[in-house]
Amino acid sequence: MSDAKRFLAEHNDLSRRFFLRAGAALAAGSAVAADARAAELPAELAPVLEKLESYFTPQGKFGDVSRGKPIPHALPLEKKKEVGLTRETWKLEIVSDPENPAALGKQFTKKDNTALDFDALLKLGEKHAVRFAKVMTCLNIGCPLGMGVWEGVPLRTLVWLTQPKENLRRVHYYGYHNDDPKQQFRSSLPVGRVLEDYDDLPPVIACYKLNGEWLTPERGAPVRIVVPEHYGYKSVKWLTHIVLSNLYHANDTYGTQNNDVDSPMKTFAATLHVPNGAKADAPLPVTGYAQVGISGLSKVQVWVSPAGKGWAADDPHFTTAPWTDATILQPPTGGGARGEPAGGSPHSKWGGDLPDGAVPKDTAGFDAAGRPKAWPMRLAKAHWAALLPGLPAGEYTLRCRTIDAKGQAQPMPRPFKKSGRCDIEAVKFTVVG
Ligand SMILES: Nc1nc2c(c(=O)[nH]1)N[C@H]1C(S)=C(S)[C@@H](COP(=O)(O)O)O[C@H]1N2
Ligand SMILES: [Mo]
Repeated sequence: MSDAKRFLAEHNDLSRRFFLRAGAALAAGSAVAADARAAELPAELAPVLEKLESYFTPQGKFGDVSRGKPIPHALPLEKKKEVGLTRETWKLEIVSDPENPAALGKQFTKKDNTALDFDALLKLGEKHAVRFAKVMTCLNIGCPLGMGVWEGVPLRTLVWLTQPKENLRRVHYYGYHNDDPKQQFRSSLPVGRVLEDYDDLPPVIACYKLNGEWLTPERGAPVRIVVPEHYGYKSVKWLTHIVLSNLYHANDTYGTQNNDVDSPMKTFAATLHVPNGAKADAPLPVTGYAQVGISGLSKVQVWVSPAGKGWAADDPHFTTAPWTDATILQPPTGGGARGEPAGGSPHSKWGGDLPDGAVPKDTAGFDAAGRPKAWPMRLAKAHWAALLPGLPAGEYTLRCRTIDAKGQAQPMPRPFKKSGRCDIEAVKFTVVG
């Protein structure tokens, strides 16, 4: 057995025994019981769990992917009013594609003074509004931009207003970009996805609220599209036009940038706390998050190896490495929500500046008490933690990966970068003597 192999075998065995010991400690009552998300974890993890990011992201803390010169959200208020980027002045045109016309009974245009305004959208919302939790992730960026509860009117409600008859195969849409065709950011969906929610997904929406508040200009105010299962580029901000078309394929802006525009969100894991600078032979606390794509999440796993040691060339995805299971944290209890007493720990709260700290009523996937019906939730985030056994001083590489609900280990089943990132993350850390 080579040194590296022996190390790994021993470390794997040590991990297994260590987890057993942690389990025994729990039985003896030394777990961090105050925190529901951490209820079954060894006490050594408490300090890093306290520093974990909030579950939902406040609007202002989202990562921003906004194109335009100037960026539309940065226009002065007077200009925003003039071009319809305020709730009072917003207008939405819903038209047939002149080049590939769909047969519509009605169109909504500024010229005819029939374009939809914000009040009309809210009026439709009184009857049709939906809410769902979704992580916003850019197809081109490795880590999510933010996690939120998105609210709006199903896009199909707007499509049906036009009384479509035939030759409607695709719904295209774009937002305000300084009236400059070169700056336009557009996306599209097959009409079937707009009219029907495959596999119990929430509907595609014309969204005006995030985390219970009006969308901010940065997040796409007054109205953006949000597509539950897709990467961020399908969720066009500052929405101004919906174009109903008989074109049978996508013409998304991202398609012209070599992206796979038919690839829904993938499942993957990444670290948040890495024990860099830990003391030799002391247990190593690790935390992270998983993005739960359409294929769900069954496990998060971690693996530590000495830095610089290679791995079998015929196993590029480390499928035979000695991975050990991390613990997927339970959802926040929502302490403080609807009159319940606030839990003592920050992790009892949902975060994201939700009004009253509660998940909005009738959010898809949540019960009447505002708790998730299933966990982990698809299209959302889940946090995880692990306590690894201490190591001798040295340099190490920590890797983490997900196993999806179908048993497929990351980066499968769709490992291609331009279909959405899901490489197995590798972070270096040092243990000091
Ligand atoms: N009008 C418009 N909408 C847009 C974009 C844009 O540049 N212009 N960027 C898109 C991309 S590529 C992503 S990843 C998401 C990011 O959403 P966020 O900025 O709210 O985090 O917005 C999408 N919507
Ligand atoms: Mo993006």
